[in-house]
Amino acid sequence: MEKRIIHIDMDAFFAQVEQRDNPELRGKPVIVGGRSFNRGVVATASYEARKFGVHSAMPTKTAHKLCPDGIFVHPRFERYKEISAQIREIFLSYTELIEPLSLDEAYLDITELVSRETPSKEVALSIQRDIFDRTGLTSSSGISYNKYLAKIASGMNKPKATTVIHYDNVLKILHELPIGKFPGVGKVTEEKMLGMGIKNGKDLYDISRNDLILKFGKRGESLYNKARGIGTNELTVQRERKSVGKETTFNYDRNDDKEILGVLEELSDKVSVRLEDRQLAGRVVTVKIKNGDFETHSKQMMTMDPVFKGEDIYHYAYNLYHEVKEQDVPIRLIGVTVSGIEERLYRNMTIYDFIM
Ligand code: TTP
Ligand code: MG
Repeated sequence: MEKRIIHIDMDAFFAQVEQRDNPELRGKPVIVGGRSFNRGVVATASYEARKFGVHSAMPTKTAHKLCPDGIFVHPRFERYKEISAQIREIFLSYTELIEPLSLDEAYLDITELVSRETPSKEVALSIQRDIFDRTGLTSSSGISYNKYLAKIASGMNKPKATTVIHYDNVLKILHELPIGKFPGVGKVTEEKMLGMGIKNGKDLYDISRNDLILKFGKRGESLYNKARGIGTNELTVQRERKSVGKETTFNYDRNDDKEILGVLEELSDKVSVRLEDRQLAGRVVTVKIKNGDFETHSKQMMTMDPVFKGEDIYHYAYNLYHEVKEQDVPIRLIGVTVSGIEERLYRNMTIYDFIM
């Protein structure tokens, strides 16, 4: 059975909220982010500011240069979180099949809501109308038969758009799509692709499955499929994640701090990757060790800010390790866990970027 998946993404989310809450900012180039001239980073910019070339993750300094008359605003995460919860309530009034990706975007499986009288576009428009009525904010949506195509569609005609990708137009759209716009193709992969002369979906389409696997390993297969409109339509429906942890059992008992810390660092990175995948962060880090005689010890610690980066997790884990490890008692197992999980409010920046 063919599914109908919607991807909904708020337009210039943080900036729109600021403009909604403060009428003086409406119609103006608003730049939300760290205001520190030297270390700040742009979280997002209103569409008025984007005309000057300002975009997310750009240093505040550059944004000042491009848009000297821009209004620089400090982010108010609690407010965005509140509004995100209101939006999620609206989603829930349609379906429980929701997969949130971040504060301002989610997949919804609306297969059951679609009928001859109510095509999927009507459902999407109705959700977007409800969001606007409740929050005063505009959004864009994409509709398709799988997740990644819905996501591509929602980004195609932003802002305030509703876009459908179906079997008749999918290949044309994918062929013309710049390679960097394929979900899952990040900056690094994009560079690599461009280096290989792959500029768009058509170039990707023309490469054999074997060549892609040769060049990109396991991901080659997924890229091959993505060039052809093939992808999953199964939502990962929000399950409450209480913690994310990784542990290793050694094949012999170990006592060398340097060696064990090396493993702990790797485990911290692995936990980080899992948190990254789900856009999560946590406020508690725990280190557990098991002695050669199977005694288990653990210690945990609240972090200053929610952590998700490998180096930050390791920073806490390193200190905890030194508290929990007894001298000259070899250990058999070590593990690190991040709990006190919450959704990440911001990407690619730390809270420190906002302080000044
Ligand atoms: P996005 O949906 O990527 O961007 P956006 O909603 O601002 O704009 P668009 O109309 O293109 O969807 O991200 C949602 C919010 O997440 C954004 O308003 C601010 C925050 N964010 C960051 O903090 N850092 C980032 O690098 C990005 C991309 C977003
Ligand atoms: Mg958005």
